[in-house]
Order: sequence, then structure tokens, then C-alpha cells
Amino acid sequence: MAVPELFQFSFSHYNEKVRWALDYKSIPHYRHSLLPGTHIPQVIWMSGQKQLPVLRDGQKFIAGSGEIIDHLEQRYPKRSLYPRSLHARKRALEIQAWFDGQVGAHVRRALFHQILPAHRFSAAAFSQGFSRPVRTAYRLMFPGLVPILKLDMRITRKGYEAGLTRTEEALDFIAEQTAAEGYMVGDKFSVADLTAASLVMPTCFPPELPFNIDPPYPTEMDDWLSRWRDHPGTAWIRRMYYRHRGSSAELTP
Ligand SMILES: N[C@@H](CCC(=O)N[C@@H](CS)C(=O)NCC(=O)O)C(=O)O
Repeated sequence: MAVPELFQFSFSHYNEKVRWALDYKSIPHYRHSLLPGTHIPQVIWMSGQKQLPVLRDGQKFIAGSGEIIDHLEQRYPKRSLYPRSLHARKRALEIQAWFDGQVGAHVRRALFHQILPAHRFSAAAFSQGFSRPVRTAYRLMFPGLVPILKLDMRITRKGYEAGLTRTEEALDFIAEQTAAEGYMVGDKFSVADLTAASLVMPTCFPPELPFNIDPPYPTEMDDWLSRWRDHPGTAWIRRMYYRHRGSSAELTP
């Protein structure tokens, strides 16, 4: 069986979702990081669309976090992220679809509106894991990339406000859904929990994340984090990371 290869952005919640699934299921895999803003030709060449994550499994390239997890569930059924009962599975997949389609992009838009003006910090966060010369070059070109990133992700004042509202709704939903049993569906960790926790993770950046954005933070980032700090939804996200993020199955080349 070929070793799966994940093409990713290190500082990205949709990519974190797939990393977590690979790690949770203990699937040995390679990771290849790309730089946001310079990734497009390679990603289109691989997958016919421009977004990451993309998983290569043998001759197959699969784009989209939900599609990738579905592929992994079929090919590596152990430690399933899908609940056993059909009813619970349907509910878990519905929750995944809501976070994928209606939450992830909003959280990102709100966060980026706030932190992109802090060029040095954002460039360092986006280029983690690259060599020093690459990071320096990326930092220098970053101010020129910001307007392109903003246009592409529709980062506007209005988008920011809608993003804040949706982020708060998502945290409220998490707190309500998990109040009784601690999990989104039934009393076990599933794809619904993994999706909610990873896509709303940028509200609290738990320490178990496989990338780090070390303090001191610029005020833009501090303001963002303190906005969500006391929400019970972020306490749940931190709990999920602590209990279930587990160890990495990444292979070193
Ligand atoms: N629906 C996709 C969304 C993936 C996504 O939004 N990826 C972002 C990074 S978080 C991306 O690749 N952005 C760069 C671009 O659109 O060119 C999924 O579930 O994987």
C-alpha cells in the first residue's frame, strides 16, 4: 500500500482537520507544506482546483477535508471516526457538513481580517517549517500578497463582522450540543467533534497543535484570542485537543 502524502498549509484549520484524522487513525503519512499565495499552480496541477488540503494516495489525488476523511475511513477502517449506527452517522456527517460549508471560511475571514495587518507575525505563522531564507523571502513579499489574499478570501469589514457572528454561533452550538454528554453525537468522539474542534480551533490555538505560534503576540492576535477566551465553546475545544489529539503519525522523509 502506498504511503499517503498530505499537501498542506501548516497554519490552516481545514488542513489541521485532516492531519488530526490521519494522526487519530495512526496512518503513517508524509506531509508537504506549501506557502499560501504561492501554492496555486502546484495545487491546480495536482487536483484541478486550488485549495488545500489535498491527499495523494497512490495514483489518486483527493481534495477537500470531508472527501479525504471519507477516503481514509474506507481504506483504513480501524479507529473509525464514523459512528456505528446509521442514524448517528447521518447526524455526525450533517454536523461536519455545516462546519465545513458554513463555519470554517467565516472563522478564517474574521481571524485574517484581524491579524493580516500584523505582517511580520502573519508571514511567520504562514511559513512555519520552512528554511530561514524561504521565511525571510516570504516575509519580504508578504505585504504584496496581502491584497491578493484579501480579495481571494473576500476579507472586508462586512465579511469580518459576519465572520465574528458566525464564529460566535458556532461556539454557542458547540457548547449547547456537548453540554449533556461531552460529545456532539452520543458519548463518543467522532468526525463531528474532530471537525468542530479543528475548524473553530483558531479561537484558542490549543497547545497540542502540531505547529506553534509562540507569544508574545501582536495586539491584533491578543485581541482576537481574548474575545473568545471565556466562551465555554473554547473550553470544549481545548478539552477535545487534550483528550483526543494524540501523537503524530507523520513520517520524516
Ligand atoms: N472545503 C475545503 C476548504 C479548504 C480550504 O478552504 N482551504 C484553504 C486553506 S484553509 C485554501 O486552500 N485556501 C487557498 C485558496 O483558496 O487558494 C475543505 O474542506 O478542505
